[in-house]
Amino acid sequence: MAQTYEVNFDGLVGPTHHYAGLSYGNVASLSHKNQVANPKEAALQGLRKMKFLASLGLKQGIIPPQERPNLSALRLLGFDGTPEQILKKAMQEAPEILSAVWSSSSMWTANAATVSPSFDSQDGRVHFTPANLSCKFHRSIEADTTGKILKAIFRDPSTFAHHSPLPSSAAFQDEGAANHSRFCKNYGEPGLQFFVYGRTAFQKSKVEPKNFPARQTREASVALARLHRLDPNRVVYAQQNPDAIDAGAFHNDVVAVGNSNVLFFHENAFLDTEEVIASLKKKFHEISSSELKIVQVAESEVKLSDAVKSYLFNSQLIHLNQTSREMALIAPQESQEVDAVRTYLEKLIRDESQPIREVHYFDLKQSMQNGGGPACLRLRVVLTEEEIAKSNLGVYFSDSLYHQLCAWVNRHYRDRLTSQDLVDVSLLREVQIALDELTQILNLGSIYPFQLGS
Ligand code: SUG
Repeated sequence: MAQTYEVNFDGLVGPTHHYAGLSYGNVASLSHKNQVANPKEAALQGLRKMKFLASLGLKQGIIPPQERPNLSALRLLGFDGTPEQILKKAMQEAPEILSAVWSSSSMWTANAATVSPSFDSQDGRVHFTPANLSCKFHRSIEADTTGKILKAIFRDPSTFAHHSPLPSSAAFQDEGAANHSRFCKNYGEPGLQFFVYGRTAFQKSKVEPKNFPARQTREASVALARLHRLDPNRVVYAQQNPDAIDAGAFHNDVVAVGNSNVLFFHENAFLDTEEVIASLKKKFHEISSSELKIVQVAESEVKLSDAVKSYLFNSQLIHLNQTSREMALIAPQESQEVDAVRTYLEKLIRDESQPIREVHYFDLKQSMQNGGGPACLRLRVVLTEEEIAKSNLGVYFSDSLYHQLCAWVNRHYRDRLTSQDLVDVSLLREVQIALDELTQILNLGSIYPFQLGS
């Protein structure tokens, strides 16, 4: 069997990270609107998490931030003139649009794309579809550059298949891997792909959330499975519980996380839970002749509201090291701070009927205050040794890259940013200088509009 890894590609937080309250339905984003952000600390917090995972012997990669502000989006909306004039007009006439085009939201790479490993695709290639993120304007402007970055990392067309984002329409809203998991006995064997959606588009869903938007459609999930050439017998679809969306679980990864042969989730995460679990277990057994382990957390142990507040299920569920079957949770510090959640986790790791043995808490407050926990910050890509060798090695983590990136962040990032700063054209220039240097550090060539003259 080819040596195979699940590589975590973390989004490096961009130099324009700020709190704009752009994501209706994401409780943290709305409640931290206009708070002062610290982009430097945000990026360093993310890098520390990557360093820890790499220190366990897990493979870690990096996805660079996008160029912001996205001036072409402003031009499309009728703002014209020099960059200074465009920023000034947008600030006067539409400050919320100005904030959106400066957003550093591409850092949440769980939303960058849906990825299917070569073991699952009928043509034996690794498939990537950048998410159109069409539910939110500030996120919808990520898809194009995301595609370019993924192509710059995974270059060889006989090994990697890159699809265009799904049509940008309400019918095909797609939020990427945040609503997608893959279960397998070993990474290097065929797996079961699990797609979770919030609503159906063409036939109205039986139930839908009442307060907050469902960001992913079933039609989008089905199209992804088709594009990625998945065997329909190795796919399960499930609808998110509308109550979970209304409680603030705008992506399924706020209430569920899977790894290998384990699903860890809140009992109110899905609609028709019993059927969903039965179908996952049955198909998993057919594929792997082994058992899918279910770690279901009851409302009586952790309330849905506490799950959303603590982001417990937005932990990364990882193997303790490259060879172990036992697992650890990389949890946000907020999970330690909510009493019921901390107590639950203390009990969980003593329960030997399930494989989660350790919990490591991380301070990711800068990202968390915008609704992005440990799992939001990473895109998982299952790759064989050979596929890794065919990808761009410049983006893989090492101690020396860690030090280089920390120095780069310290050199270029501000430690204070508010919406008032977004009219400042010198910030635009700072970002371009920083990103130009970053593409050299990561050996990515030209990927940004300012480098491509577009
Ligand atoms: O899309 N927040 C992101 C958080 C994404 C979290 N990702 C996952 N769950 N996988 C979002 O809502 C807030 C930006 C602001 O308000 O400034 C934001 O976009």
